[in-house]
Amino acid sequence: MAKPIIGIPAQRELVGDTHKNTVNQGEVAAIIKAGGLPVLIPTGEPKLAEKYSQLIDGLLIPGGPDVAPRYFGEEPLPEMAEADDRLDATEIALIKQAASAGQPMLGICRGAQVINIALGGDIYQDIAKQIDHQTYQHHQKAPSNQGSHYVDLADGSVLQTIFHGQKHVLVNSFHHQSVRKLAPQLKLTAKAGDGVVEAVESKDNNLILAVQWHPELMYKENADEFAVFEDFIKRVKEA
Ligand SMILES: [Mn+2]
Repeated sequence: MAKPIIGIPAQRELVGDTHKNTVNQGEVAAIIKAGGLPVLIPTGEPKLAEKYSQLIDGLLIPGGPDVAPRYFGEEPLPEMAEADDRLDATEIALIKQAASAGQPMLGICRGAQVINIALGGDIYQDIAKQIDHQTYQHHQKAPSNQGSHYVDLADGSVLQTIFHGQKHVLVNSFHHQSVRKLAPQLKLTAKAGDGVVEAVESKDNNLILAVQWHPELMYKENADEFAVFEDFIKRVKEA
């Protein structure tokens, strides 16, 4: 395979009086540096998921707004922030398509949550409200390229291999939602000391890795975080 083509779903943003499809430069630059060819997939066209799936070799689901709880059978709590139905529908269709086509996926932050929901799991709409003990500050006030809380990596996980066998890694954190019930085909491979799920992977293959933190904001200073993208491109080439 030459440069593997990595689809990244865009988000619809109103800029002035114009709706735009946008992706963050962090993911684009990291994928290019890791040897991939990122392409933007416009939002709001879930019926085209199969066509887009045929164009790409791997799928990166990036960070973004909250996920509408109706996608996992709940009504919204007051703590819910902004959600975009078109984005949810588009990403869920793309994830289902990638899963059935055996395409590797990388999830980042919201991406980890949407992948879990698309494959049959659910999330906490608001961890501070719904977890019955004090949780950490998961929306850090520290600069975004700095880690703020630790995660424990599961022995034998792909993630632990990426992080050279470390068990305890400092990561950044910008979320108020997190994975709750795991999708049947996923396993938990990192969690924070307060029990919040921080990474999931495929149980039976190496197609899916999804982290709750933002390696695309840390990789310039942290080679281990860049290795998350290198591992993704390697998985895509081997799939
Ligand atoms: Mn966190």
